[in-house]
This record gives sequence, C-alpha cells and structure tokens, in this order.
Amino acid sequence: MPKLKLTYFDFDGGRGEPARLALHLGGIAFEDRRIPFKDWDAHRDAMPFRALPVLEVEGTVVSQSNSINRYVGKLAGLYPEDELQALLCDEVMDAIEDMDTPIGNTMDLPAEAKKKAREKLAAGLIPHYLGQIAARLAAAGGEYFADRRLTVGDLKVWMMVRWLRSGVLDYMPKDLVDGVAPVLVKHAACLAAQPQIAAYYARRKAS
Ligand SMILES: N[C@@H](CCC(=O)N[C@@H](CS)C(=O)NCC(=O)O)C(=O)O
Repeated sequence: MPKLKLTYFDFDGGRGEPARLALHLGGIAFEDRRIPFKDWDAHRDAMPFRALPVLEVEGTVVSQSNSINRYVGKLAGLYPEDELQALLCDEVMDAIEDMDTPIGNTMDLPAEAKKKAREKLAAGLIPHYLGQIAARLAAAGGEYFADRRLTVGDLKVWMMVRWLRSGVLDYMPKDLVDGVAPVLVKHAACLAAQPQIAAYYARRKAS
C-alpha cells in the first residue's frame, strides 16, 4: 500500500470526509492531517489550488475531492469495477459538487447577501438536485447509488445530506431534505447505522 497523507479541515464532514471515512473503512493506514479553520490562512498558499482536501501519495501531491474519492475508493474496495456502475457513482459525486460550490460561495457573504443567496438556493437549485439525486437512488434499487453496495458515492451524498440537515447553514431550512427527498434521509440513517461506520464515529466522539 502506498504511503498516504490526507489533509483536510478538522471536522467530520465536507469534501474531505468521504475519503477519510473510506480509508478508515478499508483499514488503510494513512496520516490524517487536520487543519483547524483558524490556521487555514497560514496554509492556503501551500495548497495546489489554495483549497482542501489534498492527498499526498508517496510524496506526490494531488487535489480535487472527487479524484481523491475515486483513488481512495479503489484502494478501499469502495468504488465499482464495472464501468457503468463507476459512472453512476461519479455522477452523484459530481452532482454533489454542483451543490457544494454555490453553497460554499455564500460562506463569506455579508448577512443580507447571504440570506438572499441561500434563500434562492433553498428554493431552486438545492431541491432540484436533491430530487434528481433521490431519483437516481430509487433507480439503483433504493439502498445504494451504484453496484448495489456501499461506495464513495454514498459517502459523498451522505455528507451533503448531513450538512443540510445539521442546521449550521443559516437561512437554509434544516428540514429541506426531509421534505423534498425523504429517501435520502433514510439512506443517511442506513449508512450511519452500519456497524463499522457507527463504531468509527463513536470513537471520534470519544477522542
Ligand atoms: N474542486 C475542489 C474544491 C475544493 C474546495 O473549495 N474546498 C474548500 C473546503 S470544502 C476549501 O478549501 N475552502 C477554503 C478556501 O477556499 O479558502 C474539490 O472538489 O476539492
């Protein structure tokens, strides 16, 4: 196994968490480098695209969350070998990026502009994407997005659903997913209840 170092922010979510979780689930040793938000300014310029996550593979530095997810998914056995199933996995991961970017762009807006931008997203793009993603889950059998088993695609969707339902995004109703795409809430609950995943977050909480 190559020597791996995954750098992301110090919280259990976001663009870096699917890869982090996949590595844990695959039992793959890696350096889990967590940068506190307060220290980010000092690290930003050292990152290839001034953003995280970043993965170092035997010293080669690579960015872009979905590329990292695919690579790590292959190492961990959490990425489909079948091309079509891999395509379905990629489709949902990229759809989540289409949601992540506009939400991310609201983070540093002043309060009034943030309210306006988030209310617009909550009335348009977000429910549309949630509906489309839910339809893909149903088409794939209702349990997983691809390969009828857990893949990094499931982990990526779950992180978005968890974020939207957490209530940390002001002006974004935390019951939005429940109303528009209840199957994604069920999907999230099923993932959270998987013994290896539940044990991982229990360990995180205790640490
Ligand atoms: N396309 C990139 C986007 C990376 C990105 O925007 N990451 C955010 C965190 S989730 C970040 O580093 N934000 C800090 C900043 O922009 O200063 C990816 O998929 O990895």
